[in-house]
Amino acid sequence: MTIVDLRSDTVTRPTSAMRAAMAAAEVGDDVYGEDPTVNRLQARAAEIFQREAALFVPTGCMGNLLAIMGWTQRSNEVICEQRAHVNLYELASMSAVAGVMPRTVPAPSGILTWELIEPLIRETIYYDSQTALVTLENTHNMHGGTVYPTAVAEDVCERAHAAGLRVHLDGARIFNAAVALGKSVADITRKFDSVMFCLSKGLGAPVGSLLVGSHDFIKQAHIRRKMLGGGMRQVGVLAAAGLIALEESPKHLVLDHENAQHLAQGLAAIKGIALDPARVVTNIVIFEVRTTGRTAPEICEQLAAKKVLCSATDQYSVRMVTHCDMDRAGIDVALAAMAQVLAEKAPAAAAR
Ligand code: TLP
Repeated sequence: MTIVDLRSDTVTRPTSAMRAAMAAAEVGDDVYGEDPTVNRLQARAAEIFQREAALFVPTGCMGNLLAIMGWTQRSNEVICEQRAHVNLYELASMSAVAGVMPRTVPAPSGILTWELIEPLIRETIYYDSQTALVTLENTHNMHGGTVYPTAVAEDVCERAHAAGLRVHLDGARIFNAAVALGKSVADITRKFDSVMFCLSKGLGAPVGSLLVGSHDFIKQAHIRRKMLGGGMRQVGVLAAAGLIALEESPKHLVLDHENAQHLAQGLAAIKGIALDPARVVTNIVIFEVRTTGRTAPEICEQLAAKKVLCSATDQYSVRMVTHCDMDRAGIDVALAAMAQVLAEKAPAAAAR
């Protein structure tokens, strides 16, 4: 029985076209700027996002950290949504490495508006830490892949700029957002000072993310990438897969979204699961299991015994993510397994 892995869209394997391109990639020492495939990937990313420059980084976490380091000074504050990846899942690197503080606020569906941001901006007093940066996340992972209305994101950027702040976008899944909105990634990100996006999530590449922005910003990020130990050598073997992901994968994301919708509708029909399928607009499905008599980790464990993998995001919430290695049949296997798990008697420990 094959495993249905819905833990994340990071679990995909490179396609045969990616593997062939990796094997054939022209490479050079990227620390000398001499890897032609990396240079091509960076130029293409800059072109797609209509920016001056781009930098290939090993992970989304490093891309976000480089942006935060680029736009802040030690002791500054960074405004972000409470459940933002930069706040919860990056080992507090903005504090531990960049020396800045997150200032967070919960936002409905994870969508920060200027009305939520403005009160968080610190006064200009010499003993107050000073706000330097706002970061938005699109799609918003922990709110179930929600998408920023472009007008809201642009309003935040414009008003933040007027207030002397920079705005960075954690666009790990920005191509999913673009597909959901029917717009280009350049169109929905043009007002941001910097954008990080991942090749290794919905786009299906094995490794890598890109940071895009102005020449000056990328020049500084390039220096700091080396400082953080991210100077890579013949890394064109990875960039080659990334180029294919960038060119070929966005057009397939609509299938992941349709599969997520199918999954959401199936889950919502199972007694005990609380989920509004109308809120699922990309490839992430998060649902509540409070009334099933089980916790989220217990459900994940019981599903894993049936070879369906997913993750607990909270005591009573479960995340399932669709991706290019998961077809409709796999989703149906997951739905049947969930129905079976919930039809079985709840474990004694959960019945308390
Ligand atoms: N997200 C991973 C986990 O870390 C939770 C996942 O499985 O979804 N920004 C966002 C919005 C992300 O979702 C992630 C990874 C990152 C940044 C970091 O990317 P990597 O893993 O490449 O450092």
